[in-house]
This record gives sequence, C-alpha cells and structure tokens, in this order.
Amino acid sequence: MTDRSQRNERLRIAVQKSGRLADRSAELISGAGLRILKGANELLYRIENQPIDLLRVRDDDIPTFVADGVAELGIVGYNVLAEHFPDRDLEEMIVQRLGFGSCTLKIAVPNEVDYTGPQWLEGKRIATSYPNILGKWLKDHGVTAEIVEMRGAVEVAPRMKIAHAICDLVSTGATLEANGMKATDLVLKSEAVLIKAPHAPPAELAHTYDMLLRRFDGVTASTGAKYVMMNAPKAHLDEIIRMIPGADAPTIMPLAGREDAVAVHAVCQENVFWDTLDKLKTAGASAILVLPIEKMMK
Ligand code: PRT
Ligand code: ZN
Repeated sequence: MTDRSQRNERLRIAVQKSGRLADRSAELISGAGLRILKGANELLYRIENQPIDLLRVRDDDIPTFVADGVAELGIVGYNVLAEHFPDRDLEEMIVQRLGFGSCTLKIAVPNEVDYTGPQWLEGKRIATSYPNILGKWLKDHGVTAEIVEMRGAVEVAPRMKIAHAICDLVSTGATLEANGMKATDLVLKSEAVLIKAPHAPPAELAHTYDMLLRRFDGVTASTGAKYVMMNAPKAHLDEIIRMIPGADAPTIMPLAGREDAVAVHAVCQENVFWDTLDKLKTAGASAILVLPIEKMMK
C-alpha cells in the first residue's frame, strides 16, 4: 500500500469489497454520480468520470486505512470503527451517518437464563468479536467479567460451554432465536458511517473532495424523503400541515376557482405511511400524491 506522497493525484474511498455493506456503499457512490469502472485490479476500481479510486478491502481494514491517510474517505460500520479506536473521538472522524447497515450490539443469554441486568454478568464469561467495546461497557456498569474473543460464530459459544453469555450484532434477532438465546442489554447502536482522514486532501483535489461530500449528503438526505402534494381546506390547514411527517416550511399555493382550499407541497424527510394518508384524508385533504425524490441538495 502506498501513502499519499507516492501515488497519483486521485482521491481514494475505502469500501468493503464484499459483505453486508458492499452493495449499499456502491449505490451511494453511484447515486453521487460516480461511474465505477470495474478493472482487472480487484483491490482498486477506478471512477471513470472523476479523479477518484475505490479501495476495496475487508471492512476491518477500513478504519486504519482512513486514519493513516491511505484513503481520504471510507465507508464502514460504526461498530467496526468504535472497536478499532476505543480511545479516539470518533465524531472527529465521522463525516456523516449513512442510514444503512443498521444493527445493534447486544448482550444475549440462553433463553432459560433469568437475566436480572448487567450485574448478572459478574464473574461470568462473555464471548464476543468486540472486546474493546464490551470491555468499556462492562467497566461503565461496574461489572468484572472474562471476555472470550471470537472471530465468528459467537452465537454458538454458550452451547459449546465456551461462555455464559455473548455480546454480538443483532438485526432481525433470527440468529439468536435459532440458537436458543434472547437479547438483553443494548451495548451499542450502529449504522454505516462515512469517515475521513485526519488531514485535508491535497489542494488540487479539494474541489473534488468537497463536491463528493456535498453529493453524499444529498444522496443520504433524499433516501426515504418524499415530495408530498395535496389539496387542503383552509379551515384545517394548520392541522394538516402538522400531520405531514418531517415537513419543513411547506409551500402553500392558491387553487384556481377554489376559495375554500389551497394546494400544499412539502418535502418530507421521512417515509410517508398509509396511516398518515388516512389521517390527512380524514382532516379534509384530497388529491394526495406522494412522490420519491431522486436528488436533493440542501
Ligand atoms: O469480509 P469482511 O470482514 O469485510 O466482512 P464481515 O464478515 O466482517 O462483515 P459483514 O459483511 O458481515 O458485516 C459488515 C457490517 O454490516 C457490520 O460490521 C455491521 O456494521 C453491519 N451489519 C448490519 C451486520 C448485521 N447487520 C448483522 N446482522 N453485521 C453482521 N450481522 C450478523 C451478526 O454478527 C449475526 O451473526 O448477522 C447475524 C445476526 O443477524 P440477525 O438478523 O439474525 O439478527
Ligand atoms: Zn470484517
């Protein structure tokens, strides 16, 4: 791996090569208008239309590559970042939260255990791939326990009598259920984050770098956001506006030939569900349209 001073003047974004974050990372990059050119070099993909390369690696390598400046930016799970740098101010590294790859790091115990809280773990053995995060959490809760570090298949540890409890990532909970376990305490909430190297990019790439951050922000902001249009009776306008989820300063326009109603247009930062539409309808709104937003620049 070369460092900044030895390589061509192209930015690098470190991404997971394959795994749970790979597809959504590629979508974010494409969504920002970058055309990924898959080359013979599996480690480095070129972006055709910008001076940017994608460094495709194991997710565990991403925090170090970015912290060392091998890549200017990286996309990685908050859990991996927090485990890697237990003593750093992570907020200094994080550019933005990306809203995908969401999961939680939780304590889990066999179903038959009568778990009474963190104190139950005192003197016990806990298997995990996240010894640093777990160690901190135990300390914060005044619990002394033995941490058994495992690289994978953590969920089998209690059955194999390797540990009394585990601390592992949970998303649907199906893995725990299949292994006769239940989740208890929440240790960490995680999602994919965009991280940046500590040093500013070289001056000739600053423009590309700033553009990239703006576009990533735009893609993330537009994910799940909706454009909502409806006709609303003036008599119930305030009530209707309050019902539109996450709407910021909606546009109110007159309706031709209607004195009693106006058109309301709003950008909603959240998804709009059927029950919201039902409530709007009950409050007198009509001709309600909910449209996806493709791009947004704040
Ligand atoms: O090869 P590489 O080292 O790059 O990948 P990896 O195998 O280490 O990681 P990968 O691809 O499995 O996960 C990448 C990131 O996705 C994680 O670091 C998390 O930030 C995020 N993520 C989101 C998850 C999950 N959800 C998740 N459910 N990572 C792992 N899991 C596992 C969990 O460990 C457990 O085994 O899925 C199982 C639980 O899932 P449920 O749905 O049964 O609860
Ligand atoms: Zn990994």
